[in-house]
Amino acid sequence: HAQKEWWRSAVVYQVYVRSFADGDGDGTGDLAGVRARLPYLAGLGVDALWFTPWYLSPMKDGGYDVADYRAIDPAFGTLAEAEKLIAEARERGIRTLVDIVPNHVSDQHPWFRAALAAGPGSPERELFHFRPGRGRNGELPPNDWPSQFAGSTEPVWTRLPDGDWYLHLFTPEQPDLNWAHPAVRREHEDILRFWFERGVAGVRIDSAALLAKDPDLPDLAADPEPHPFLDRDELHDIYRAWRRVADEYDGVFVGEVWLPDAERFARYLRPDELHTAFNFSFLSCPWDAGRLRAAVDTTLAEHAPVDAPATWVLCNHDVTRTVTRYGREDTGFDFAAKALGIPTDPALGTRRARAAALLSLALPGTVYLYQGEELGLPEAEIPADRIQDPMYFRSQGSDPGRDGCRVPLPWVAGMPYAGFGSQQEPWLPQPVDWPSYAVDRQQRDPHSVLSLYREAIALRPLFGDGPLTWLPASDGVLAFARAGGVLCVVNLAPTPAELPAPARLLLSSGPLDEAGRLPQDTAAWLRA
Ligand code: TEU
Repeated sequence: HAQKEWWRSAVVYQVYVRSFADGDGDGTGDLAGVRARLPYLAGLGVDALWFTPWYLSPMKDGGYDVADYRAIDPAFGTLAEAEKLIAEARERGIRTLVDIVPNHVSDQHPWFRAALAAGPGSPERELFHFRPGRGRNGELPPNDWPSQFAGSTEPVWTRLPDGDWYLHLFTPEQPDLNWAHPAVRREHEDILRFWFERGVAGVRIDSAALLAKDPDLPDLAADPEPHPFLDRDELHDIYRAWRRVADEYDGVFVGEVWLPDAERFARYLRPDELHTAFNFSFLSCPWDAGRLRAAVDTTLAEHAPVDAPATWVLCNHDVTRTVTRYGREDTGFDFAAKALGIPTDPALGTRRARAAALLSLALPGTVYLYQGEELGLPEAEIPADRIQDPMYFRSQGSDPGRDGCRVPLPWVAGMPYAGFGSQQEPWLPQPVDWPSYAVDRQQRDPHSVLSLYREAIALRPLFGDGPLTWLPASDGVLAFARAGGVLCVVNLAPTPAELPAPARLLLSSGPLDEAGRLPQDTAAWLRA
């Protein structure tokens, strides 16, 4: 690549604004909090920040229900503050990504309010998916599509007093837009311009494979081809138009494209479509050397022909935190298992999470890091009467939802609410042991998870941009080299692993044994 494209090897830090840092002391994280912590983020060494939706929102789904894509929610700050934040971050060499939610809007969005007021058959309703119901009196939903919230068996249709039903793949407060309508496309291209004009370097596209729907809205057949609402061909035309906008600003896309089929996934990664998309393969991969190696190989193979960098994700605001997941016997990504309260061993989970950090930061491509992952935070248990995530309510309480990974961060051990904010209790309760994970403590401890992340991010450029070569290793050991002459070894086997002889140790996720060998669930970086 003639000119270095920063996004091909970046470390992107996901800021869940509501829970990052509370600048005004009202219990909710905000832009003032982020601005005050920019030195921390610069010190961590991340290249970019991805902000989860910070727009005006009734917060029925943590801001993924947007009422105005061009305004900052007053709980977070103002547009002027967002502009300042983007500029201040850039001065520190940190780029900004915003999170665009194109599949649906909030039911408080002016378009949806106008559609409700205008009534059945109106042009205002054409911006959404309104339909009469089935059954003799229209009392049955127009089709049988399943909710996109894990654990939910509720219909994706809600009936209005005027008889019409409207489609919402997520909550009833998130009506789906009709992407066959030209005004919807125009509006979103304008929204992209609005944020690129304000200096953002990229955009995360929420639920990117869901926007286009079969205009007939047919029932969901077994193995439908094409699928009525997932991964439809129309999407590629939409993203090609988006790419033309992004190219005017050198902007970058990362699509949230959840697709089981690698070949179909890769079709979004084109020079005239998305630059990158999240690769979630680690989220469902057990802590097993063979399976991890296969996940890496599959990911690299699917990216090779399309000239898009791979991305690596250990955790985000929708899944169980890494430490808790890896502390379990079955380390797979499974909301139901979480609901059943499968036991987890925090010490084991932390050891593996540290090793996984060195593994993912050594791989070619972009790494996404979710706030608190660098502190080794575990999933928190939220008392039922404090849960806010709609997933919990939509599943009738059978799934605890995603609040356990969204708890406000601990900054200062000795302060009220672990220094998240000063006056009011945080919007989600922090576990009693939260101060032990606080940033100030970890900064003073050279063996903390935070120190490991900081050192690893600083050393990561040594791996260079070159490809990965697997090295021969015994059972249960992953070993690879990168063109820069740096090696990564991860031992998942119960027996300690010998490190390659002439190599010099750069960093390890835990102590070596007395014989200088790599113990189980430990990773090391070495200079060849
Ligand atoms: O998630 C999209 C998505 O596919 C969800 O089904 C997600 O995987 C869910 O948590 C598991 O059932 C995005 C956002 O990341 C999520 O926070 C939002 O709730 C969702 O879109 C709706 O906007």
